[in-house]
Amino acid sequence: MSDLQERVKQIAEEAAARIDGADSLPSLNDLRVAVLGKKGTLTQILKGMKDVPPEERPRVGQWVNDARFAIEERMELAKKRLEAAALSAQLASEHIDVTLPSVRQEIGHRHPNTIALKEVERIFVGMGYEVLEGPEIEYDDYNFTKLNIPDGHPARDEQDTFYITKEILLRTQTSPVQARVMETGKLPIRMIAPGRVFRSDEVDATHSPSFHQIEGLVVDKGITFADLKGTLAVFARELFGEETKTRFRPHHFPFTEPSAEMDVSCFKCGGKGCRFCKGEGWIEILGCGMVHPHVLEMCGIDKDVYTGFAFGVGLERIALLKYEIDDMRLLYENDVRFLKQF
Ligand code: 2NL
Repeated sequence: MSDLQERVKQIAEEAAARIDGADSLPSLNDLRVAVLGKKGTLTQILKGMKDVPPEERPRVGQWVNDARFAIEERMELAKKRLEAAALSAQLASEHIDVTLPSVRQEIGHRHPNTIALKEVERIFVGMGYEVLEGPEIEYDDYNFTKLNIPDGHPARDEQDTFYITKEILLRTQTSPVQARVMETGKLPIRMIAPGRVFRSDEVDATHSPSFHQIEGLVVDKGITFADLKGTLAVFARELFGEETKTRFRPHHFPFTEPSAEMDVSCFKCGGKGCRFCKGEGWIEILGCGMVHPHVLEMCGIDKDVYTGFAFGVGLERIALLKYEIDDMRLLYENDVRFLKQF
């Protein structure tokens, strides 16, 4: 074996050993430069070719090429090995422990108004009523005139009502929804109309310029005040408990005649009188009455054939009572720590 062949063999063996021992991709690359680069040990052999006799040169070239091929192949394998190792090291350092407890998602809570509304809807749907909604922006005609509140009536005062134009306003009650339903002429009617209403009130513990109402309306042949009392007594018992008693006090509303306010026996003390009912034993709950014949007429219903009863109840009032909340403003702050309690 010639010196040159011995030298090539030595370079190849040394390179192979260093490739096998390489512990990173950069050190493997340094090795490539040191052996195969422009000034690399193997390249130097080719550069020394001028000192080799011409007839020997093909054989020397062959040795160098074979060595170069073997080194490159071994480097390729080493590169794959080091890349795989780098990847598994990265995976190990970045792995996610799926058994760790997660960050808890705040999913919120139903608003007391919503809970109370669903309860009222459940009660009336159970008695065969429909739940119907209408626009919050209304014509004064539907909000007032058709409900027997004529021009000049104090309820129309700009002090109490948000007007948009002379004829368009934010509804002050949900009765316009019922006036619209009566106008369709489809009878009989058994419906409740829940929704947001607006009045120009200052905010305090019991007032807000925007609140919610649920109104009810029944129109059919032969409806009497007895139907009103029986229906609302069932409603009160369902909402406040089986023991709840009801009483009706005469009142006045423009859209009903006769009209009444309904009280329920205090569900805290059972009627004996306590702090909750301010010693009264009774709590005022809603306004009601027989639909005024003039209202039936203005909504296109024959007052000589049909009669009806109607009622209106404040949703916030029910929520405050039922969940013993003493300030209405708490219902509008939407602090989840408060809402979660109901
Ligand atoms: C109250 C009183 C009431 C009505 C609302 C009504 C609706 C039509 C016809 C007749 Cl379309 N009446 N609604 C009747 C009596 C009382 O609400 O104090 N609400 C909080």
